[in-house]
Amino acid sequence: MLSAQERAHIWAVWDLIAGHEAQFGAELWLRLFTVYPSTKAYFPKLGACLDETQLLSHGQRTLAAVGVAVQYMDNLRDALSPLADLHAHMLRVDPTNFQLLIQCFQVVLASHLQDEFTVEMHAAWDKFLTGVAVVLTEKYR
Ligand code: ZNH
Repeated sequence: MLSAQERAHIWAVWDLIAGHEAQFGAELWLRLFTVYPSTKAYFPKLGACLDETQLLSHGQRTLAAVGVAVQYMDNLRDALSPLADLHAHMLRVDPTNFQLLIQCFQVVLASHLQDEFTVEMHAAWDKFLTGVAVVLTEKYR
């Protein structure tokens, strides 16, 4: 459960991300592929050539889903159900990769937002994104 304070931190950061979804999202995936090259295996096309347009488009789609999660943070399971089906049944992404993605997400946020991204925001986003990852991976079991 997220506290009122944590919710406020999540919304505050989302407001700072707004308008930069594609950019932040593209950086997120580029960082993941660079720091953890094994993750590229899931993206035969995207991972191999790191085409800017495709990174931006996948980044945009990913951050749009995060935006939906922010909006429905009290009901992630229902809101993300189709996406959970996709990851569990079609893509079969190993759940460990979600932690790596979350780590990279935090670095992207910190590098852009700098001092605006407080330790409390970092902690709230960690909890929130972990909740998203739990929902996206629970249909594996
Ligand atoms: Zn994922 C896809 C989200 C994680 C891999 N994704 C996707 C999409 C989205 C997402 C929105 C699109 C869908 C459609 O189109 O329908 N993801 C997401 C999120 C997360 C994730 C939110 C967290 C948080 N993923 C992930 C990981 C991985 C992945 C970790 C690995 C590494 N995805 C993926 C893939 C895909 C996706 C492979 C497909 C792509 C294409 O296009 O094909």
